[in-house]
Amino acid sequence: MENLDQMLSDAAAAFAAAADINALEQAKARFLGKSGSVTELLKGLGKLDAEARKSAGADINRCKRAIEESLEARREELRNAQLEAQLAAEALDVTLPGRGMGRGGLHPVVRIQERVEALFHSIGFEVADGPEIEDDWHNFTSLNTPANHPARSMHDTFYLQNASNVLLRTHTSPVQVRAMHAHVARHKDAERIPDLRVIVPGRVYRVDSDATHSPMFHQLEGLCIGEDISMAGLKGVIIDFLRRFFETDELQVRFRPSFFPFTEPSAEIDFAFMSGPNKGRWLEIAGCGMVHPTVLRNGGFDPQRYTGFAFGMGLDRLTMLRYGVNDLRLFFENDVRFLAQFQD
Ligand code: 2U9
Repeated sequence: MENLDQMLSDAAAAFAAAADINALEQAKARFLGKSGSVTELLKGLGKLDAEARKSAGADINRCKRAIEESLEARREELRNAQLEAQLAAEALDVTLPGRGMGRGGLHPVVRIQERVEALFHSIGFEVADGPEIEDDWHNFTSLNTPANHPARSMHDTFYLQNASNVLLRTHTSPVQVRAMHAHVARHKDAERIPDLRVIVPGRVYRVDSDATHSPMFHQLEGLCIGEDISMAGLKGVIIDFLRRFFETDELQVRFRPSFFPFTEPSAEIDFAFMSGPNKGRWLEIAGCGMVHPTVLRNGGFDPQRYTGFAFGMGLDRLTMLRYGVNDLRLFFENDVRFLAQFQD
């Protein structure tokens, strides 16, 4: 009996010392395995006489069951411990706040585009758009660009699949040529074609890439055609636009003679703030001129009767000036930390 009590407490101690299920199975083999100590005792029963065998067998079996219970209890303990460890490792804190969806917003150039559209709309200009893939006639020929003009070369213009007649528009002017045709067609029975006033914002493409040039950039061009359209009107529209866009009357504007194939005469427009940190520094902002008679005719207008003014500016540059951004490439890298600064 003492032997059996000792064996039971030895087994309980061995089971308690087993740190995992594997170690526990090894400890089990020492007592209940084929040559384990309990099994050996049972084997020895055969040597006893019937009476002694009966009582010793009952004692050994009681001890065996107690060892089995102790084993099962330890198994349960180890299983629970393993489950606890797994739950702790995979813990999920459902009380943490979520990351949220984040709120999208308009690109700064688009914001400026919409602002400029609203300003011109308020003085009677419609907003037009058209294809970014153009043909040679709308992009160059109709705009009085000579056959050998460098802008037509593959160094400056993206041609599609070597088809010399299909290209990515290099300015938004072809849309204005299309707007002229549509306007003339709409009023073909009129005594006099009413004034055409249109602005065209949009993406344009040139083979050019550095800190101040991107192969894709945004232009805003304007066109006004009618019987009494003059350079004075052009100056008025531009000066009014700049004052309203920069929200100050404290600016000077100058028109410098220049050359473009589609306008004659032509001018570059510079402006300077009369106060603030950039006071007195002349900044180039746009090009402009009176629409060339050949371009008027190509758009369907009689150049003997109608005149027009046109202007063009870079929307990206306008955005840089308005927000004080000094590198054009920031607009196209799409780093949210940069873009998010322009949201309300
Ligand atoms: C038609 C007739 C005339 C649009 C014009 C400019 C002058 C000009 C540049 C400004 C900066 C291009 O983005 S930029 O590099 N544009 O200087 N654009 S006149 O003249 C037109 C357009 C359409 C039918």
